[in-house]
Amino acid sequence: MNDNWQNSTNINWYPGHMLKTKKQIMEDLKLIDVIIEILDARIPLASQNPDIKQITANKKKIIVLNKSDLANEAETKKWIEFFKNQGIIAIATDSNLGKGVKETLKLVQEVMQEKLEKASMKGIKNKNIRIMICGIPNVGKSSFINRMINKKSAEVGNRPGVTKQKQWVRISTNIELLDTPGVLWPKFENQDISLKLAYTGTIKDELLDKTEIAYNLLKYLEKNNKKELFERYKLTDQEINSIISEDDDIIKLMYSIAKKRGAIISGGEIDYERTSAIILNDFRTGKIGRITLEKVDG
Ligand SMILES: Nc1nc2c(ncn2[C@@H]2O[C@H](COP(=O)(O)OP(=O)(O)O)[C@@H](O)[C@H]2O)c(=O)[nH]1
Ligand SMILES: [Mg+2]
Repeated sequence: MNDNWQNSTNINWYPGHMLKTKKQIMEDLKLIDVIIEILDARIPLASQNPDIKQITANKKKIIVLNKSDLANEAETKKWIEFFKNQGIIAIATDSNLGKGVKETLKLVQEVMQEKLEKASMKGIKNKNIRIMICGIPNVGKSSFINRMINKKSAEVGNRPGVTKQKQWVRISTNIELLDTPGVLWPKFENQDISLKLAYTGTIKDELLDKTEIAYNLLKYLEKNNKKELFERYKLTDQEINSIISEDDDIIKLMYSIAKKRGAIISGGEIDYERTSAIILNDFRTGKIGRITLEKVDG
């Protein structure tokens, strides 16, 4: 199966696909000792699959907060604590650079230690640990897997996956990885979650209006990350004051950004399409700053 479900124009096809995927993952899980759930460090709750608790019940699990290079470091630490308080081990990674991947393997050993010792006492020596990667599209499953198996080039990005036989890849003396990740469906519970998934580029822009996404993101950043935002677009005090004095006028803010970036159409109006693309791209590549959109303490 591939994770190109977002390209489907047939909305009715989605639930059937979900059910099939869920069954497949439940089937695969029978062979698995440890499941690694990859989340987006900027949105650790919104990037969680809504059924993951049920799917992974009774399984050892490690949460990977990926794209931590784009998230606020202090907030990521708080999230790791948050999961720890729930009895779940979590770790921050950057799969582009491979940061945290080796440490994740150490955690796999750790969570399995007791089980391995019990097996050893029963005379089962050198038991293999079998692991599987799960997560919603675009959180970095392929990148993480490639780092884990030291493969430089593979199907990273949004291209449809090539259908192939499932394989186990040995990644250490006693750890084997299922090479096909479990692609889980994201939450679409409410507008707030959908927007967060859109800001981060987890769901494609086609699903929501690009200008609407950028507008709402600006509104959020203007409220929560003023400093980073104003610095990125080098807004003058005059521009800032004018935006703030007019009840945090987001269109005015957008206009200032459009002017700075030459995204103005004839007649002096904002080129909304281009300005929105600039803002979204800047955010998604971390150019506005390392920004976590979901905070542990609200
Ligand atoms: N900045 C950053 N980008 C990442 C990271 N991991 C993956 N990506 C990017 O996120 C996009 C989706 O990654 P991919 O591995 O294909 O996600 P998948 O759909 O879950 O397999 C690609 O553009 C990756 O380069 C990370 O840790 N940091
Ligand atoms: Mg992939």
